[in-house]
Order: sequence, then C-alpha cells, then structure tokens
Amino acid sequence: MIDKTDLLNSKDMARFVADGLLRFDELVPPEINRETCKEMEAGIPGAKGGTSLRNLWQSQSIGKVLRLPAIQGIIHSLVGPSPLYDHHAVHTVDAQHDHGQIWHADAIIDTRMHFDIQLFYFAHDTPREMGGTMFLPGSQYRRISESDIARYQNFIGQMPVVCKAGTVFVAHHGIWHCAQPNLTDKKRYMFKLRLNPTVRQKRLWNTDDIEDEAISSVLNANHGWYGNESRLEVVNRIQMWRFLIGDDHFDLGYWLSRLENMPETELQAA
Ligand SMILES: O=C(O)CCC(=O)C(=O)O
Ligand SMILES: [Fe+2]
Repeated sequence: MIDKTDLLNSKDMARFVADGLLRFDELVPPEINRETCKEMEAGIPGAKGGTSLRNLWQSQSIGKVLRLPAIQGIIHSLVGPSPLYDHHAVHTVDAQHDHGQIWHADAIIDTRMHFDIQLFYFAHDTPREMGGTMFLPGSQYRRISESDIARYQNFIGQMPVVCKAGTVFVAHHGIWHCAQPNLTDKKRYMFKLRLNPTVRQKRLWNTDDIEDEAISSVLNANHGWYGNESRLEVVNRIQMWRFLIGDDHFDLGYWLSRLENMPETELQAA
C-alpha cells in the first residue's frame, strides 16, 4: 500500500499538466546510482511491451530505483498502481560527440487524452557540456509524429537538463525533446522508461490541496515559445485538468465555457 505522503500533490499535477514534465533532483541515493551506472554499461535486459512492470528487474539495481517509495508515488500519481512496461532504453551520448539529436517526440501522432509517462533517470552528474536531454516545457499537446519538428534548432523556454546524479524527470509521452552534444571525455548515460496506465487517470494523487488557489496560476503558465497561441495551450490544459479531476465544468476564467455555449441547440420560445 502506497503512503499518501509519497504521492504527488495537486500543484505538482497542475505543473505536469502545464509543463508536461516534472523534475526531482537527487532523488536516488548515491549507492544505487553507482550500481545502476555499472548496470547501464553492461546493458539492462527488457521485457515484452505491454507486460506488468511489477515483477520486472527484481534482482537489478534499476529495480531498486523503481521501488523507491518516492518513485512509486510519482508513478502511482500519474499512471496508477499497476502500470504496464512499454519499453526502456539506455540512451548514451559518446564522449566528444559534437552533434545534438534532432528535436522529436517519442511517438507517432497520438491524440489520446489518457497518457503514458516516460521516466528519464540520470544516474551520474550531468553538467551542461555533457549533453543532458533538452526538453521543451509545454509542448506535449502539440501532437507530432516523431521528427516532424526536426527542422527547428532552438526555442524560447527550452530546458536543458543540467543535474546531479540521481535526478529523475517524468514526462508526458508527447513532450518534445532531444539529446545534446557531449563535449566531455566521458560517455553520457541516461535510463529512459515508458509506462502505460491500466486505470482511468482520475485523482490518483494526493488531492488534499485540490482547492488550492495556486493551481489556476500554475495552469496559466506561459512558456513563451507559442506567442499569442498561449490561449490554445490554456484550453488544452483545462481539458486535461477536467479529465484528471473528473469535473467537466472546471474552467480558468471563461475560456472553455465560452466554446461550450451552444444556444443553437436550445428550443426557441414560441
Ligand atoms: O539521450 C537523450 O537525451 C534522449 C534520447 C531520446 O530521447 C531518444 O533517442 O528517443
Ligand atoms: Fe526521444
């Protein structure tokens, strides 16, 4: 049974809805990081896509990472208590590799409201010059297919991963991202895991702060790169928040209610 204190709260969830991404610095203890670095060098076996995550990696260090109460809480809050393993990869950038990856999302166009998550785990220190992943916060609702966006170079608000060992990011499957060049003499490792929900993603987190006024301002975040189209993004977030909290009337101001005003469907008075 998961401890409520390990779950995300409503403000974290609102941030995930706005940014498509959450960051947890130095969450994994150093000893497990060291063990997992060795494991990543040797290669980590996978399982068949669509099987339960629960019994995977029982004897591996990466299993210890995933069984940390804080990681269990993150997973539970976003995709529920019994997610499916989709796939994983140990992503590397070779030493002195001076090319960045093209901007992409890891899926074909995927317009489902329910979402998969991807954990990005950095088991060793990753300074800027070592080529962490670059993310574009707020991009997850622009549903693209893989490398449709490859022609772009830089965006206002892009966020390069610069972190200490043990840092974990969790992202919506639609997030735009790319690996960065590695200008150091050491190979860069990053463990990525995609998980699918098996339950309706509704109020799976600690909802004690669900009425907190800060939630609206978190959902209203403006990442800058979409200019005046921020209104579209606010509507996307309202829809996602409604889905997550199970309330079809939630709105920020009058944005979505205005579009739902359908006077033409009312009978005219005689
Ligand atoms: O290595 C990275 O930072 C990202 C890799 C990645 O996202 C991919 O290959 O799909
Ligand atoms: Fe990717």
